[in-house]
Amino acid sequence: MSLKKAIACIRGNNNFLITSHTNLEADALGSELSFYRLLKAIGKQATIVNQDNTPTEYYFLPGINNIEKLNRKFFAEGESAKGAKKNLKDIEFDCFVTLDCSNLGRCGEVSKLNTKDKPILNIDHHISNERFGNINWIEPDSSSCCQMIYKLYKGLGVTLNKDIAMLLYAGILTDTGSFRHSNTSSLTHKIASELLKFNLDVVGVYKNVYENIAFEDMRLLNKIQSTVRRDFNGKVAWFEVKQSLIKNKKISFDLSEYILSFARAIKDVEVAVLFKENLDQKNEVRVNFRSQGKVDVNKIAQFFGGGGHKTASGCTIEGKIDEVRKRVLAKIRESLK
Ligand SMILES: [Mn+2]
Repeated sequence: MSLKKAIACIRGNNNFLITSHTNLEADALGSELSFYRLLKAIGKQATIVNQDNTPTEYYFLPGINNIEKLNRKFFAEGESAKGAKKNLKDIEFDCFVTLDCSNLGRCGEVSKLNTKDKPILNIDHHISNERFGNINWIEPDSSSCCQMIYKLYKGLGVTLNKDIAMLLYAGILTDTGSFRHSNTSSLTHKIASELLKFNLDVVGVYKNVYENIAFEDMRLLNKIQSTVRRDFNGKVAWFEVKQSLIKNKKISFDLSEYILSFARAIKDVEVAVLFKENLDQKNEVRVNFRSQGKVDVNKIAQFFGGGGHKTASGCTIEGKIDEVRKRVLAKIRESLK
């Protein structure tokens, strides 16, 4: 079983580099921070490095300052803040850990830190995972990567505490869409029940993640919502976010998550799609999908070089937004037949 292999890999190495995907969210951050604490608890060394900045709504997560950002200098472990800063390029580790990443490209430029080709431990719950690691522990039935980290705690016999419970709960909460997506199982609730015994502030977590939208952002969200269109007898609802609308705006929430939940709530909608012009790459469109279950949106995203889960997935497509939209909608139409 791959869980056993993952445990053997953790026991057999001493210094770990931990990373996750770009566009950080609670499952990525919760997994990284809880995995980091797990390693510390058994006397290992670890550094978390992400390509992207941590979105402000997750600053409440315990230990969030333990995350290093790529291209920034950092203080080597054990050195005081007065010590010399090290360049991340020179970071030493003997195992490269990816969490919640379906392929190596998802962790962005961080993969380039593995210059010495150290073994990769790939822990993920995406069905589209490309098994790029030396050890691949993939559980597509798991609600979240955090649910898998919970299993590591049990497997290694490390006791949970309130901070760890909070990290795991945040990841499980958001990846299950607050325990309402099809990935919510009896085990998910059983784990959540154990985590809640630590007296977690569930209202606070929810407020931090979902009810923390700046007023200006809410108005922007309303503007985007008004772009909703329907196709194929109302079975597909889609939105467009053009660069001009979000340029120079600091958005305080996970835009796609909000828009797509809204779209999925529309009567008769089977598939919800969000097309977003990429802010950095002029000729690229990020496409996110949600499905009610009949249409496998992982397959659609994979067709365009992306992936994810059966009911939630994404891909990045080169081209103008109008042309990309036509291609994607044509592909969805095939799946509706
Ligand atoms: Mn996840």
